Amino acid sequence: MALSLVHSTLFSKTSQLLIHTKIGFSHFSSSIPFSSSALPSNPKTWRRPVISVLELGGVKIARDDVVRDDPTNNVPDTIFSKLGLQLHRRDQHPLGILKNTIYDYFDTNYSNKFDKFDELCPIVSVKQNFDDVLVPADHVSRSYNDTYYVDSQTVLRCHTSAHQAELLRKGHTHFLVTGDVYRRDSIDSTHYPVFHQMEGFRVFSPDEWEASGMDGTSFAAEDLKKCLEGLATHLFGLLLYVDPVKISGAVEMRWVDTYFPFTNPSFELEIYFKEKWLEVLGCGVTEQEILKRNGKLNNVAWAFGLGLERLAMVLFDIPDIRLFWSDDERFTSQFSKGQLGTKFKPFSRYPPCYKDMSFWISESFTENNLCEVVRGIAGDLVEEVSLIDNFTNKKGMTSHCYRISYRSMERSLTDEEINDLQMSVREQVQSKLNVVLR
Ligand code: FA5
Ligand code: MG
Repeated sequence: MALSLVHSTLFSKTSQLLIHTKIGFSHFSSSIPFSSSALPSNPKTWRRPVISVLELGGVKIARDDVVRDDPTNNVPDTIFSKLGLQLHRRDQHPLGILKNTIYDYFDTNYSNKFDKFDELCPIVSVKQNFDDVLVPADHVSRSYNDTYYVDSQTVLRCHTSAHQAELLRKGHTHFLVTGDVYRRDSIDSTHYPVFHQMEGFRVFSPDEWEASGMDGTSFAAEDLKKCLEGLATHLFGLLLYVDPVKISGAVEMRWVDTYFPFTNPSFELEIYFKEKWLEVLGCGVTEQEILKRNGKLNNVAWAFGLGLERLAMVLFDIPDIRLFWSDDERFTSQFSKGQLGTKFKPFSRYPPCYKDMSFWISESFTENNLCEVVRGIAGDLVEEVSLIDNFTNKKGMTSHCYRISYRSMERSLTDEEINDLQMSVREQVQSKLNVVLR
């Protein structure tokens, strides 16, 4: 939700509807031409052509395997066009620079003990993404409202935790997994439907904690916080104090207790950025059940999942998450390999244009669906979608007023262009979301 920016998390919302139909995802066809019905309705705003076949982790994937017009699939072309771009593997990109710096920290402090994976395929099974990390069957994150489904048993991973179990089973005990992850989410400067996470995982054997006199869980929790505080110091060059958790200097941080289905205890680390607490990572001590199922019966472990964009925004002073996807040379030329923390100089700030839209909602209305419609029409020209008014009348009808902020990061938008976009948004909101415009 744009309204509760800091605490927006995949694992803390209420339940939503699920669709279950069995359709396999076992074979990939070769290049098939686009079907015209799947093309965006307003070709004028469609700037990037969608390629038809890409290769992910050695597997050839055709567009029509991922974007299909059937009820078990909710992947739009805007999302397909991001698959395979792998921003985290570009050494000159802020995300690649940050990833490499974190890798350096682990290599130096743990004598190269952490195995690194940054090319694992983002198309995973429901089992990998949810079941293997103990996400309950009725958990909101499994809903079509929150996750991109390729078919009923296959999703675009919504977190890098999807790879924990398989790597444990393969015998890895110290690993880092970096990759693009996908979520149907709200629209604002710190949320994007595709972003990048780095997962960290460390398994301990009994001799490691027994010598300390602590129980395994307390030992792992303490080690986890020490590791991440050390990482924060490595990235920000500052000291972190626990209780009260506070960083001296430019960046303030704090630990917050939270809940994840796969860790206990669980924590989040927040950084004070642009006058708000920004959540940058989730972590905790791994549930025993996950270790037990994957051949690590007598061990304890910790895990973390950090949002690379959020950290990079703070480190490089990047004000808007959409910038990471920009091909504009005025953005890309500002960063070089190995240069962490170069401050981004905004090349220009073009004026925003606000359009308000009020409608009577139906029971099935969700903000994520609205954002998907807006994103499908306006792409990265939409900066924020926020609920500015909400009331229920005597007849029990609920009205929402949303403000859509349009702003390009690269040029000034014309009135005509914005009016066209807004007109299409109004049309599609009415026809696709089952609401009544006011
Ligand atoms: C998770 O995804 C857990 N898998 C993290 C984890 C791993 C916990 C291992 C424990 C053990 P969460 O949904 O909070 O948690 O996302 C983790 C981070 O991803 C957030 O802290 C935030 O930095 C980033 N993030 C989440 N949603 C978005 C978004 N829409 N855009 C950009 N970054 C996001
Ligand atoms: Mg979270």
